[in-house]
Amino acid sequence: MSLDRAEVERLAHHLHAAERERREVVRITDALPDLGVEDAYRVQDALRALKTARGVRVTGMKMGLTSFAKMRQMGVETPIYGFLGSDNAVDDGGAVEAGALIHPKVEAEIAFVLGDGLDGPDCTPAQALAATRYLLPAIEVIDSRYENFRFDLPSVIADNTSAARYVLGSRPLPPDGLDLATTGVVLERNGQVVEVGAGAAVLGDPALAVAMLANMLHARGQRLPAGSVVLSGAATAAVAVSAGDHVSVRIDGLGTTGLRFV
Ligand code: OOG
Ligand code: MG
Repeated sequence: MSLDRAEVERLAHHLHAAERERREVVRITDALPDLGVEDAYRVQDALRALKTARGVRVTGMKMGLTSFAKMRQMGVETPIYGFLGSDNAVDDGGAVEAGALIHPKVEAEIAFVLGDGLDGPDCTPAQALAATRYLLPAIEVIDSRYENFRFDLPSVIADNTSAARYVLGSRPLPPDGLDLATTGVVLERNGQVVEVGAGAAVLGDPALAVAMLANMLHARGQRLPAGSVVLSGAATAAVAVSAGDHVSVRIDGLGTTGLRFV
């Protein structure tokens, strides 16, 4: 099945309104069981156009479901990508208004900032790392617009992979000499460790997530320009948060970042 333009626009408006009105909706595949992955990315593209039309800048890209913990948690099996907007960005140590979100969860991630552009179709982890100017610890706040975070692959792709907020550390470090696979990742909530992991949880090597993103974009006629910020995907399961929570992420060799929910 291929959706016509009007249907793609309708679904994008539907999900855009759900996000802006903080209103959970049923997953779109309940009404459209044949919705495919390519059509779902067309809905995501239309959502992106709706946001940029109201002045949101695209500030980066994210990979999702790159870890087995996340795939298991969400019951899906393939990595996906979405975009980050200026309306999603939070300053290091800053506040997120919990009341603006539906049912937020936090994830510990490694962010890559590219010095050179990356192009598929055969981009390798080594090429992704060579193109990386620096790495940063990151927290992604996800907030599915679907009831109970219940989705399947096409639904979550259309919903921009649950993107809601993100924060990056303030101390950029070049990747030289870091073994990302064995790098430890710790997620704390209110001073208590709630999840631990290692870079290898992300596809065996977080650089593979960046390479895979370049290859997935290439398949749709797009590329990662120089300067791109890429969240490589959660290294642990996601943790629910609410107003009053303080969250921090610590990544060996990269330092920490944090945010609080008010
Ligand atoms: C989809 C987004 C997953 C990640 O890092 O794996 C994601 C979701 O679980 O809602 O951002
Ligand atoms: Mg994520």
